[in-house]
Amino acid sequence: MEDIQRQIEAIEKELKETPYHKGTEHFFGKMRARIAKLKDRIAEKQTKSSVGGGGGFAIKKFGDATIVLVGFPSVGKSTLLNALTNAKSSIAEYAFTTVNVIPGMMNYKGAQIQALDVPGLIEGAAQGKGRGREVLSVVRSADLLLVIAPLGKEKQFNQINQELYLNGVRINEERPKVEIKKILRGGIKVNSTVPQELDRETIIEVVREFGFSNAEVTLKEHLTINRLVDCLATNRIYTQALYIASKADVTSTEIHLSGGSDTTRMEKVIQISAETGIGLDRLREALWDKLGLVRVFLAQSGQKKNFEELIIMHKGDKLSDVMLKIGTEFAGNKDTAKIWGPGAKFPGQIVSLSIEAQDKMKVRFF
Ligand SMILES: Nc1nc2c(ncn2[C@@H]2O[C@H](COP(=O)(O)OP(=O)(O)OP(=O)(O)O)[C@@H](O)[C@H]2O)c(=O)[nH]1
Ligand SMILES: [Mg+2]
Repeated sequence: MEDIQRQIEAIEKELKETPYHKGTEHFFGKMRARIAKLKDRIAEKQTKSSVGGGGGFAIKKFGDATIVLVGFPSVGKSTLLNALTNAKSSIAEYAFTTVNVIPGMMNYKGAQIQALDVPGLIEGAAQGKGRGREVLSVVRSADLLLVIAPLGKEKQFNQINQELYLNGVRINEERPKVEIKKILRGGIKVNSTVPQELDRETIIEVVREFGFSNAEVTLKEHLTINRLVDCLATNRIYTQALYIASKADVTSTEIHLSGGSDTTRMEKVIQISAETGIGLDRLREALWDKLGLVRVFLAQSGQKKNFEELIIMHKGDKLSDVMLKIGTEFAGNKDTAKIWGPGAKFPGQIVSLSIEAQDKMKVRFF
């Protein structure tokens, strides 16, 4: 593993010393691809070695969604976990108070949301500093990240983003719109539905570096080298994040809102104090929205309109998905539903199971 790390560093050094221009673009493409492949190998080794072990880092996902609290040491992650959930994670002034993954459960609007508190990240975490690698592996299992920095130290957001980025985590970013199809012969063919700045040669080099000799590549967005490498590397994760400024009780807000341009790419920062409770309601609401959870109230057959059973679904799920979640025993031969509330044109509308569930929709299958 150290050997691979050394290879990565050697390539990175070479790239730093090479000026980037049209003539070296394909070299950059090839080298970035090589780095990504080496990192994939490290990730692969880690998953293999963490089975059965992981020093308290092997955590089962549980509930309707999993959120992970990340940030530098002492920013208030554990204090926030304790404020949001039933957990009692240790809190102290010194760094690295938390040394394991501490899970907590938050019940919100009837959903069970698992929250995981992890040790503080530090710069170099992606290369394994501190308990970086272990923390980053937990981060990768999250449905949503809460990235935390004390109010006034929002620069940390960018540092954390950088560590996550180096570990293959892409935040609030869409998957590249690229299709790669293996073909039997003919080399590597590149088609694009939009104009590209990257040279065809660069694209081919990158694709070839990942082991393709014959392939049809279709690009459906304006690509950078990094995005091209992303769609070929295996350990990329696309995840959502909320940015949270903690300890808002101790700092006055005006000083920091001038902020600098670094934070503009990030969405709105939510200010909280886990100690006084400032902003926690807004945070719960924001994480509910970002997770895209949807409540469906169900009437059991036989009952009239007693919508007591709550099923938590995701935006975009159809009524047929709701039925799958309830289980085959219930599903039987039901293929139609009556709906009330959001999504219904009128109370008791009869619909097919291909329509999407809406938050607070009431449903009776028959
Ligand atoms: N004033 C104020 N202090 C806070 C708040 N939240 C946490 N703290 C303090 O900040 C210190 C660190 O809090 P922790 O919750 O242990 O921080 P952590 O991020 O879990 O730290 P590590 O586990 O070491 O990474 C403690 O002294 C807390 O009392 C807050 O909202 N307001
Ligand atoms: Mg802690």
